[in-house]
Amino acid sequence: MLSSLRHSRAVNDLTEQAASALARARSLAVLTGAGVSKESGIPTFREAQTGLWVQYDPQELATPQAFRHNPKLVWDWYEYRRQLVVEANPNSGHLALVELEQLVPRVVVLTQNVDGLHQAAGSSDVVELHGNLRRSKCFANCRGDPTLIDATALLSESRQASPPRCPHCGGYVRPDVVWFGETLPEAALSRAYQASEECDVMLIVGTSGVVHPAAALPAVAKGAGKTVIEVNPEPSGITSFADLILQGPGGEVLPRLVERVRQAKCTRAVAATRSTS
Ligand code: BJW
Repeated sequence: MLSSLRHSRAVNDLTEQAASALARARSLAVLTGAGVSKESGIPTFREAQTGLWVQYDPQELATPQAFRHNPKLVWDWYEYRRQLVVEANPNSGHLALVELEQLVPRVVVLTQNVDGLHQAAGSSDVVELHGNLRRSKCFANCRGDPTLIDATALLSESRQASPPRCPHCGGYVRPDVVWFGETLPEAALSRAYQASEECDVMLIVGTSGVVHPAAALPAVAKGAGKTVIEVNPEPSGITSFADLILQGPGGEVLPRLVERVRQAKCTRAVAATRSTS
């Protein structure tokens, strides 16, 4: 009883400290990973796969070598995941991040997710580091990088073709995501480094912090003297150097945090009015 009381007091203290840092911030960089979409019903990247896909290791499917070796297998895996994503809605964690835009002057969301749920929630500045599985491109990028292709139109024309063929060169079409061993889109990566160096606070939600170069961004922010706040139910590659750790699911922690930021902003505004009158 006493220990659970102490625990909830500690959680409240950490939330207050995080809220106070966010209330003072002029610029916020939010780095997200698969965990932020978990409460939308989308499994995280590394958790056990379900159904037909239970026997496959996602790390081995998300590579150009796997696609070259078995294009149908990899395409069908992405079709399965695309279906999950188009049926999903943003959750209270995504929505809380949108609300932060009313409380902090500059907010950029640097996401490793390929599901488009931050944009669907209404976040106005989203940098996609690993692409988006709702888009497709030519595997050979025959007309420049990326050669985007409307695969939905191709699929309905050719029915079961899996994967469909590029209408320009006849090669395979693939999802417009970044696989292991591929470079991240240059503009997105340079924006992410800049935001990590220039923000006042970096808020990291739902990433295991093991996939580079995204996993290096929190260390860039920390090295530049910024406050690093992590939201995750489990320890990650970032936990050991985060300034504040809010342990729990994003869909619960983020709305509570945003509410406290709102209160902290009000308190600051009242104090400022009193000191000038
Ligand atoms: C919750 C929750 C709730 C649960 N609320 N949270 C430096 C060192 C070592 C290796 C490398 C390095 N530099 C490059 C590499 C190689 C490689 C790499 O990092 N390998 C590591 C595995 C070691 N990186 C690359 O190849 C990258 N390219 C590159 O660097 O190019 C230059 C280069 C090329 C060649 C040689 C050298 C350099 C490309 C990386 C591309 C990653 N792509 C993927 C697939 C995208 C498409 C798809 O989705 O299929 O991106 S891999 C996968 O991992 C996906 C994710 O975006 C990414 C990160 O995963 P994430 O989001 O962290 O998910 P999980 O599942 O790992 O974690 C979920 C978390 O949520 C957990 O912590 C839970 O606790 C938490 N959680 N419920 C909040 N409710």
